[in-house]
Amino acid sequence: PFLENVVKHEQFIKGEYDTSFIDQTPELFIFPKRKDRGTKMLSYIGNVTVNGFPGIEKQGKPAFDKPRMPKLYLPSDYQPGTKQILDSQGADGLVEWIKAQNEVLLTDTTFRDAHQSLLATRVRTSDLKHIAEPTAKLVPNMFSSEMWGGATFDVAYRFLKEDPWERLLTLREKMPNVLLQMLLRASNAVGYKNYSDNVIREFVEKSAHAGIDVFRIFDSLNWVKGMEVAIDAVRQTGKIAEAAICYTGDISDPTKTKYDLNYYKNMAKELENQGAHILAIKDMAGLLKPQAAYQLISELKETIDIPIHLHTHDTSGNGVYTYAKAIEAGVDIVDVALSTMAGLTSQPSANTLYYALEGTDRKPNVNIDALEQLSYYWEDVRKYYQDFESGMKAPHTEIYQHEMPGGQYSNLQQQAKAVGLGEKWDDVKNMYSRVNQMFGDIVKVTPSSKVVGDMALYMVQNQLTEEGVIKKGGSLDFPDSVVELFEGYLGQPYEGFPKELQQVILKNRKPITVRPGELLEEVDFDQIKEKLFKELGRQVTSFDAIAYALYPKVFMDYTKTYGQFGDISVLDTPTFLYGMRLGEEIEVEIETGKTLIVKLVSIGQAQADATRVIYFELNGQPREVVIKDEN
Ligand code: 3PY
Ligand code: ZN
Repeated sequence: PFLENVVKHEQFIKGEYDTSFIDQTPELFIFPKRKDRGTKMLSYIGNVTVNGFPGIEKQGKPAFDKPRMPKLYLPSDYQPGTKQILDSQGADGLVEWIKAQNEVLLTDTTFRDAHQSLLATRVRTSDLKHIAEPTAKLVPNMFSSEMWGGATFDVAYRFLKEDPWERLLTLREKMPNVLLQMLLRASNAVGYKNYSDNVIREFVEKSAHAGIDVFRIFDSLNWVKGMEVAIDAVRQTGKIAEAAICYTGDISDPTKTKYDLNYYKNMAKELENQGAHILAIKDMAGLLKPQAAYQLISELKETIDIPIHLHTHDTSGNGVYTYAKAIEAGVDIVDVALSTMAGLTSQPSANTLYYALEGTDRKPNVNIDALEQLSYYWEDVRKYYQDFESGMKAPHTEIYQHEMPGGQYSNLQQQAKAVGLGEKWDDVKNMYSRVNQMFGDIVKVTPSSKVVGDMALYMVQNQLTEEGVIKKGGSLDFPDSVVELFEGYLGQPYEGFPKELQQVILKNRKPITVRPGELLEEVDFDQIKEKLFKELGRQVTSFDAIAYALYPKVFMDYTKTYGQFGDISVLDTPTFLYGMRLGEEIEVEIETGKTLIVKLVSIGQAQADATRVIYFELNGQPREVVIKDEN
């Protein structure tokens, strides 16, 4: 159909398109007989059954209960919510509405930060999709659902082999009444490095178009200059620019003087002047103590006119107390997760906060029974992902020492395991805080937190101390991310880099001090589309082109897997992660109204070339696939 469209297109008929590549690369237009969808899917199931899933210990498929769906009446229509306020009254109208509310408003992070922080971001669209409509219908008066951005974009393609844009479009459809919110790393978009300005603009525009309403924008060094392009791009779309200050240090500790109250007040004012609609305090590590929260929010309320949205992680166990004090001081919105996806490195529990505020005039206007019932669903779904849990079982007050963001904890732990430092996890955490001091006590949040993590792993692996780094620096091959940070490619830290260390790391290279976006070349999206069209032999969307601009290798690997296995996002999560048991039968809805019934009949002996034949029944018909046994 694509070629048909091309051939009929006006510009094609007029000869305005350069189609010489058809003559030069005729092989692209010989389409091999397509393996059908069913066989591709069986190949995936056969593969994961025999070879397992990366990051999951090899084991038989555990028995999981079907997740409990809420047993509450679901109305056929959605009750209008904040989305309708934004759509009818615009960004400024929504801001006025927020200011007029007396009760505290809630953002539910269950769909993004909660699983990024507890389950290494592995929750699949399929598990979000099933509960999205009940969530939007049962809790229609949430301020927003944070469901996109941060690490989810990369992880979707890289590990889940699914398209994050599809997730956004699907959730938008199923949640038409609640604002959808994403986390945007300013000039780093949803990546780990600065991208050119036109990539940021294109990304923001397409994300807004696909359904994002609230963009929480932060810079990983709290460098306001690095946020300008993103804030402006969001404002251009008519959506909400929520500019964040990353909370670092401890304003209640008089010995920690670098990030004091004035630092936060000044930055808040700057962001308001930049055009932020809402100010976020992004306490990504959970360092904001209750009294400090009271003081910070009280003073910020005096300093700026825009609403304040507070985000924390409950790692220390103080999260609800911190929120209670912030709410007393007048904070407008706080981030919470459903109770079974809350606590520890995740956000404080929505359910708990609800009860904590009973009897006060700021109690949130949500249905607690709905929160409880939705929590059951997540209690069951969470079990699928048990191998991605960090193992943390109790509040962890050590966070006040190492200051590691909640979203990083389980990911860095995986990274440490991958390089053989799983046993030295305590050393890595300790080194993390020493590296922070070496770097001049910087803001640590993606991607600057990843640089601190990379350096900590590097130093533990090579048994280096701070003095060792300075002394042996000339002969050390520092991780690329460390070199880039000190070159200025993530922006400028408050009060600059430590000069001696910077020289050691950069050797003879000169750092930049301007905005990296001013030096980076514009990306040509038409060229990307043409290149992808040639390589993939299929229609290329603007979403694909952006994904390629952000993560070329990850995106190409994803398309390769897609070519091999088709759309495996339709599989249920236990099958996706563990394959099938002998004799098991599953149903797979490959599109609305079209279901395949798959039965695993037997697994053949491994041959000399390590292949095995896997015998299935597909809708009652025998099917075989050959897979390679990687064990
Ligand atoms: C992210 O950037 O992914 C974060 O969650 C930072 O806290
Ligand atoms: Zn967070």
